[in-house]
Amino acid sequence: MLRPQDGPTRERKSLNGLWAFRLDAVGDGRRHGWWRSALPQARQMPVPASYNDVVPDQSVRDHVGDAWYQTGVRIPSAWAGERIVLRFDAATHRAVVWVDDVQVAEHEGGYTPFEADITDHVQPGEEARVTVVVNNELTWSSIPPGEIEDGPGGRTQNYFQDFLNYAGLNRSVWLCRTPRTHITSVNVETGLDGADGLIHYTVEHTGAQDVCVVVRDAEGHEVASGSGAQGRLRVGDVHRWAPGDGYLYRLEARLHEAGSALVDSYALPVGVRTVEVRGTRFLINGEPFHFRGFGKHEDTAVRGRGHDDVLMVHDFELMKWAGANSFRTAHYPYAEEVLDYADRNGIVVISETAAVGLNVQMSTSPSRTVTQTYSEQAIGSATQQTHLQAVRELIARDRNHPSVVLWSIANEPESGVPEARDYFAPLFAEARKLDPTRPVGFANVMMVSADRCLVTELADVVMVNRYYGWYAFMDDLPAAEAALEADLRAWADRHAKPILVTEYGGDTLAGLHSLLDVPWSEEYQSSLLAMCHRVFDRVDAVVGEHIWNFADFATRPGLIRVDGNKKGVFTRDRQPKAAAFAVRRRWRGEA
Ligand code: BDP
Repeated sequence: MLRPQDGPTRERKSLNGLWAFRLDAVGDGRRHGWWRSALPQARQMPVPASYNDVVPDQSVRDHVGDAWYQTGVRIPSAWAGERIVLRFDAATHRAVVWVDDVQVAEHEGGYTPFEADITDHVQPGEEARVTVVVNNELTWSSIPPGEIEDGPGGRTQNYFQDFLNYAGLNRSVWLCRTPRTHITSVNVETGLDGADGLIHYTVEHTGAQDVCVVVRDAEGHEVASGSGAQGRLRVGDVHRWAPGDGYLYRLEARLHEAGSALVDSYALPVGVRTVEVRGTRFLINGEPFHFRGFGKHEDTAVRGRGHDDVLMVHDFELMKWAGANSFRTAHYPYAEEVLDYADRNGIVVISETAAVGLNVQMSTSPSRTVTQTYSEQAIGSATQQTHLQAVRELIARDRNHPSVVLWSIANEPESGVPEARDYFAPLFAEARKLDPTRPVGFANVMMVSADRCLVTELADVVMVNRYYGWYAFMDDLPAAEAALEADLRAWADRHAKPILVTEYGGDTLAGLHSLLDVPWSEEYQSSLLAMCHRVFDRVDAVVGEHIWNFADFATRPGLIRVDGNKKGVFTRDRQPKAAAFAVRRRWRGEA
């Protein structure tokens, strides 16, 4: 599936804006066919946005079930004879789409795109009604998983992840046209041969036509070309994509009729770089790379997880200010605009599936019914199928982004039981089959130590989330320091692999100060991070430090969550806590 773009043969039209909207906790809409006419008793809701915080109403924030969206779109009359596609960049967590009375799409998974060919269901020049039902329920067969409980006050959603279950149309919706005979995918893998760059490309298309490809540099000069649906191009004296240098070429794939007329064209930004794990080093372009940055969330006030370019650019500016060179898309695939921006800015990305909370030991719900993570009653074959599909969709979507250097296929699953290995082995195998060029890993939870984890063996890198000084040895940083060092050394001894500390940190209430080591104070956060940094500098295999979190973010209410998770180095409205300045000094090498 190709992303919508404007080009010589393609056009896209944004359907973002205000849509009719209605919550439907009891499923009336599916029973009564709400797609067949104007949505009854609708209010307006902005797209893209999570709906949860737009309305000051607890039942909207905590809604469990269906949410209906509807809009009208006039199909441009100039699109007659073309293929017309409706595309959703995301619908969280699943959706069914109708155009007028016809169901055109159904999709599971809240953070990857889907589309429908609606050519046969619309008339150029006429208006079409687009209705979407988005469902936010998390179950044992969804990724992420969850459980719905029937209580006296109605259905409530329990889940094992530490972030609010924001839902809705969080990303853009597009109406597009392409030629009927068209390119269906363009993929690249890049390599280096001395000073030259190599681009292996594959173009898929409908119809029997001729393919040619042209690569241009950032100034628009042609630097390589080829023909055929796949091939290898050589770019002499290549300008490599590298951390801090987001240099992009532009590969244009062209589909021609046997004679010469252009049938379709698709342009793909390409960064030429290599990624490799060698021993305990993580190499980009053959050079050791040390990850400095954050675990993030797509999370802001009012919008929830709704994508917003203003906030995206601001977050990148703050990361640069802090001296970060990378981040992890915790705990789900981010909007594609974010990856584009990372590509252009030379920021390195660990791209993660939405498989968070595959661990019932982490549940804080008192009414938890399941005690074993891996079983057919909990994380079983149905979950695994959904998870496999999530891996496939993530890799299909993100594989052409040079910024993405590592796949994270889960966050903190229960990994110390034999069933975990059986569950994860096919997922690692699938990721490697689909993309042999990138390492694969998962973030290991603190309570599963190096000698107990049965899944890291399958991974190319050790990724560990470690909260010494917070969930363990809070208020005793010297003990925390010794324990963190012993823990990391145990990983280094057991696996000859690079170690990335994918989470570390502690909750901090902006404005709370203390001369002593008082948890929640700004000073304690700075001391805790400094303690971790001392340890990282002593353990040679550590090649990455991602602070949890870039900014404070929304969670469900909880005894340890005061208006959300406060582990941000920035507040939720992106003001620095004291630690931001300390981290900046370390990462920018300033005394
Ligand atoms: C880890 C999770 C992360 C949480 C964090 C925390 O990976 O999602 O937000 O702990 O407790 O377990 O702050």
